[in-house]
Amino acid sequence: MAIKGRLARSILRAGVCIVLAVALSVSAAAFRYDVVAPEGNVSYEVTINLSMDAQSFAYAGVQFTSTVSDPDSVVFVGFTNGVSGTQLYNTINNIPGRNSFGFYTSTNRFQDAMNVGSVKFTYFGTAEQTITIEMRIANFDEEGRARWITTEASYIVVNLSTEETFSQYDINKDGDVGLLDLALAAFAAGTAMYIDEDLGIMNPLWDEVFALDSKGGPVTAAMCDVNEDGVVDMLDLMEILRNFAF
Ligand SMILES: [Ca+2]
Ligand SMILES: [Ca+2]
Repeated sequence: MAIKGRLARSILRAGVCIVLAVALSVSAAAFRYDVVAPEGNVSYEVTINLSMDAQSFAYAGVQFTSTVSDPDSVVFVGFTNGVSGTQLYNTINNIPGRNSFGFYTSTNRFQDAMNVGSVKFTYFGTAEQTITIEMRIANFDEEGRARWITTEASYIVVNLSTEETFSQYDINKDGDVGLLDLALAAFAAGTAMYIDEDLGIMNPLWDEVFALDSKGGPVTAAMCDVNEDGVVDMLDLMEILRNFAF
């Protein structure tokens, strides 16, 4: 009976914790966006595009903070934008896995819809990753003091695009650097970019597709020239061999 009582109490406590967690996440929901990036045996480049839709809302600046599920895996690359009339700041107050970035408007007052820019991350897909984007909007009060103001989820649009990226040595794009890549480079060995470098006559075989990679994409001699010296030869095979990775 006593065990049952303890069990009931701990279930009750667990229940309270769950309710509390839900309440917290709901109260923060207007400012937080979770984007989930996939797992897979390849490297990924994740781009999160941020747009503002604040037609009816004046503001002076916006601060975003990104937090990643696994700071050891997910690397913050940077924040870029092309918004005119704004001043960017990038990666302030950073701690591992948490980066702040955003922009100020040069007039201290801005009211419009616009593409804010994009934030980039990379990771190797051993596990699914979650990237949380938080947003704060600032304006100035009558005395010119900066202050954070209430923001609405609808003021921002978050779009995610994920792209697989491959090591240059992974010629068949299967996530490993191994014998298959070596075999492809060996097949292309002897092919040079120019038939006659002095006359500038390019070798049509250089960009000719001679095989398909594991994604159905083209494999050319140019792609096998991993040291980029204009010819596929033993040096490329050795470099692929040195970069064997499974
Ligand atoms: Ca490969
Ligand atoms: Ca080469």
